[in-house]
Amino acid sequence: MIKKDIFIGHSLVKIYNNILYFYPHGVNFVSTTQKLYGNIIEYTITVESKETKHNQNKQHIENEAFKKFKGKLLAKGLDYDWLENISDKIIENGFSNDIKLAMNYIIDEIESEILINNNKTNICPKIIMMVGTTGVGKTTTIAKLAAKFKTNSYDTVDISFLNLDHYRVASSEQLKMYANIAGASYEDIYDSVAFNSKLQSLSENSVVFIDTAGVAPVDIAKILETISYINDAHDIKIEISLVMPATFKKEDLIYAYNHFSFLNLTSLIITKFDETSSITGLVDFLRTCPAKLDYFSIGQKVPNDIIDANSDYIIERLRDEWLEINEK
Ligand SMILES: Nc1nc2c(ncn2[C@@H]2O[C@H](COP(=O)(O)OP(=O)(O)OP(=O)(O)O)[C@@H](O)[C@H]2O)c(=O)[nH]1
Ligand SMILES: [Mg+2]
Repeated sequence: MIKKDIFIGHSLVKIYNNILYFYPHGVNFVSTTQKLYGNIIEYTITVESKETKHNQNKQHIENEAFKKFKGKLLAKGLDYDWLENISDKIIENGFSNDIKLAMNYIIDEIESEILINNNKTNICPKIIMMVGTTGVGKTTTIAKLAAKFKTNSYDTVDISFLNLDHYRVASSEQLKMYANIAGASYEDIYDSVAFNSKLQSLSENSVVFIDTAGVAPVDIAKILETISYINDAHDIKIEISLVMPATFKKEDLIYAYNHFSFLNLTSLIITKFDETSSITGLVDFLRTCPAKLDYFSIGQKVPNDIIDANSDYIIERLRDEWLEINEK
């Protein structure tokens, strides 16, 4: 006898996994409807069990429009093998007849693969070092986060900025200015002895932001200098955040990440979201990146243009971008 069943939920991937759990031998998809509650989509999927144990006569029909859409996603930077794998499930479920459903399925899958740090602690003392290539927004992000820590902490925190960047002309002036605005103390640090003794003398309620020189991935000497500072302070916990802009191509993101990953990165901060209309390549990189996302910088304004990293922001941007490319 054919049994009908209804699955309801917000994530197509989770619903699909549930269906697989209850019907490991496969189902026929009878209907799929979606309702929008604010920003949240609720799917209702009706399935019927297969009469045969094995799904031998399954017909995989790849809709032409879906094929075209997939081509556009590949051109934007999604990984071919990954997308093919997901497409098989989309086609099998009959979602390929409805581009929006297919799109939401892919986005759900991406959401489940991206790592976000949702448990930020304000436990002091806290030491955060920003590293990254040149001009990505390290110094500006420090200024924004300092203000955020000040506003969010009920107890008075003692914020200081340490500057290890002595390569770029005016790097001190820029950070000093932000220190003044944020009510933070400022110090130029020239060697690892001074660095170590500074960190050893921190008070209980200290939050320290360490600014470093922008390093081109090929500039090994500067990277080694940063490492020597970290190694010499081995008994002190330093959180290391790699700052990368959303404007980078996927290849640049991978290139930069690979050159900095041996610093034992604590998190990623993505900047300049406001400067790009396409985040598909970035998202494809984030999907496979083992470091957790901490913050998104969404503009030049200090201190306001920074938000906690969150998947809703990425999903909304991705949905807008993909709806647009689908219509082109
Ligand atoms: N549009 C936009 N601009 C940003 C963002 N974050 C930083 N910037 C700008 O990017 C430029 C470089 O920012 P910095 O903070 O100096 O970058 P940096 O990584 O410290 O640069 P170096 O120290 O030279 O390596 C500045 O003009 C910032 O205002 C952002 O989220 N959006
Ligand atoms: Mg800087």
